[in-house]
Formats: sequence, C-alpha cells, structure tokens
Amino acid sequence: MIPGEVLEAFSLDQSQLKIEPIDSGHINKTFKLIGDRSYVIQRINKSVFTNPDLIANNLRVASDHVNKNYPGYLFLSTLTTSDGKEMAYDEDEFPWRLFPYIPNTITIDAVADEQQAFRAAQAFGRLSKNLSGVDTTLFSETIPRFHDLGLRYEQFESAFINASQERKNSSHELIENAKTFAFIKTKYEELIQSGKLTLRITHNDTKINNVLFDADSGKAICVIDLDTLMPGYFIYDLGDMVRTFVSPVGEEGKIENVSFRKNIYDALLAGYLGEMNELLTEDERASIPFAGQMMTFMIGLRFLTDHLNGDIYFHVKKPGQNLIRAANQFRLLELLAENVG
Ligand code: GN1
Ligand code: MG
Repeated sequence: MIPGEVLEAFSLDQSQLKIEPIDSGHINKTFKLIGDRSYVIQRINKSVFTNPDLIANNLRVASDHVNKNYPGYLFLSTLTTSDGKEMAYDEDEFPWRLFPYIPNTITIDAVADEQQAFRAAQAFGRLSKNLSGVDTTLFSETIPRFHDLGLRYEQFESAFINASQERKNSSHELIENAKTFAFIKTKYEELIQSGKLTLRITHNDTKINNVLFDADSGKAICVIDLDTLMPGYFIYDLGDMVRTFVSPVGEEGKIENVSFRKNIYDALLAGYLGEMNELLTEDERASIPFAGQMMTFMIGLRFLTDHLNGDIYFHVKKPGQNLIRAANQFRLLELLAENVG
C-alpha cells in the first residue's frame, strides 16, 4: 500500500506499524500509521497538483508566519524525511508527505449541533485571521484559478460538448438545473471585477471533515488539509463551510435528507465572524449571503462536469456517484436560495 522507499525516506519501520486507509478525501490517498508514535501519511495526486513543490512552499511561508506571530497556534506542518525534505517521491514519482497524528482527535462528516458549527468555523476563521498579516505574493496558486467560478462554468460547458450521449442523458435534468443557476456565475464575475473583495490567504477546502476535534471535549484542535492554502477570497472559505455544515447529511447523502438548518447557519457565521469580522470590509460583509450559494453551485458544477467527463477527477467507488453528489448540491443550492439572502 505504501512503497517501501517512501517509508524508508521517513525512517519508518513497516514492521512496527499498522496501516489503515483513511477514506474521506476525493483526491489524495491517505493512511493512518499506528504504532508507538502514530502518523498520517498521504500520497499527493500528481495529476491534480502538478507542481507539489508549490504546496510545500506555501506551507513553509504560512508556518513561519504563524509560528513567529502566534506561537500558541497549532499549525499542522509536515514532518521531514531523514534528509530534511518535506516530501518523498516513490518510484512512480508520486510525492508523499508525513504528518504527526494528533492523539485523541476525530473528524466528523456532518455537523451535529450549533456548538460544533461555531467551533469549526472559528477554527477556519482563525487560520485566515492569523495569516492576514502575511505578504500574499509569497504564495502561489497550487491549482491555478481553483475557485474561479467563471472557469468552472466554462469547464462544465466544454464537458457537455464533449460528453458521450449516455452521460448527457443520465444528467439531463441536472444540466438544465445548472443552467438556471448561471446567474450566480454572472454575479460572481461582477463581484470579482468590482474589486470589492480583498485577496487574502484562504484555506479553500473548509469542509467540516477538515477540522480535528478533541474526542472528549469536542473542542476544535486544528484544521487540516492545507494543500489549497493560497491566495483567495473570504467567500471561498465561508461558502464551503455553509455548503458542508448546514445540511444534516453530507454531499453523498440522500437528496431527500438534504435540508437547511438555520440555527447551524447562524452558529457558523458567528464562529467565523467572531474571528474575521473586523478584517472584512463593509463591501465584503455585504457579500456574506452570496458565499454559500456561490460555493455550492461551484462544487455541484464540478461534480456534474466530472460525470460528463467520465469520472476522471474525483474518486468514485460506484457508477453515478458524481451525479448523486451533484444532485445533492443542487438541492442544497435551492434551499440556500430560498433561505439565505
Ligand atoms: C476535493 O479531496 P478532498 O475531499 O479534500 C476537492 C475540493 C472539493 C471537495 C468536495 C483539490 O477535496 O475542492 O470541495 O473534494 N479538492 C480538490 O468534497 O479538487
Ligand atoms: Mg482537500
């Protein structure tokens, strides 16, 4: 499962470790290594992250900044190989990196209550706040134009043009649905062009399962999955929290169980704004209600695009899985349009 040369590079002894896959990501491969000291090891998807050194560079800049300015803050950095590198390459040239496993922590796939929503949103807000003084030009985009909704819409349109008839048929209804929400893309482009949003360092993957909670106290310990920590707009982080916190079921859940929980929305906003409110401009605050719709539309589109493309980007375990995800997201989008704004 994990190439010997990689374990060796990190001076890990396979015979002393139990290896368990961690199944929640759609892009990278992740394993828990259980032993006297436990770790998390991850293989980076090199077709998605075509320049993994950019990730390592961003994380170095970020960790230097927070360690210097906020010494008590837990920023999860990678452990280095025996020759001091952040990544070890296997024979197929996949980069791997190693993290310490933080004992007694858990991740969750759906928010149970307001306190969880508040704590998780506070954790993501604090990361951005602690990075607000850093020079954003020191960071690179690890995936160019990652959250550019205009680009994502174009990718959807060209996937439609190139899709097989079978894939088009199976997603016909969702395609029509997506088109009715195209106004969100227009609104996004106007907002970006207006220059009203400040470029900040954002996490860009603020799903609820990217927060580690203490298993006993339920406190948020730190945020994880920092591959897309890079310049972005606050609506990306806030929006992805809305997308993944407000419904009692995640993006794989049954469509009839998707719902909008106003109390959770309010709690997450309170947690995030408790950290970020003072940094946001008045114009930015005015776009708070747009954030959730924009990100939910974008991720829904990305799942639909991948279905049309033949499931080449997000990991799928069964046929039609991207379609289920997209349908779930478009249902949530309808609910957000009715309830927020
Ligand atoms: C991917 O692999 P994972 O689960 O951390 C994706 C995110 C999506 C998310 C949807 C690099 O994240 O943008 O929001 O799936 N990451 C990348 O669940 O595309
Ligand atoms: Mg991720």
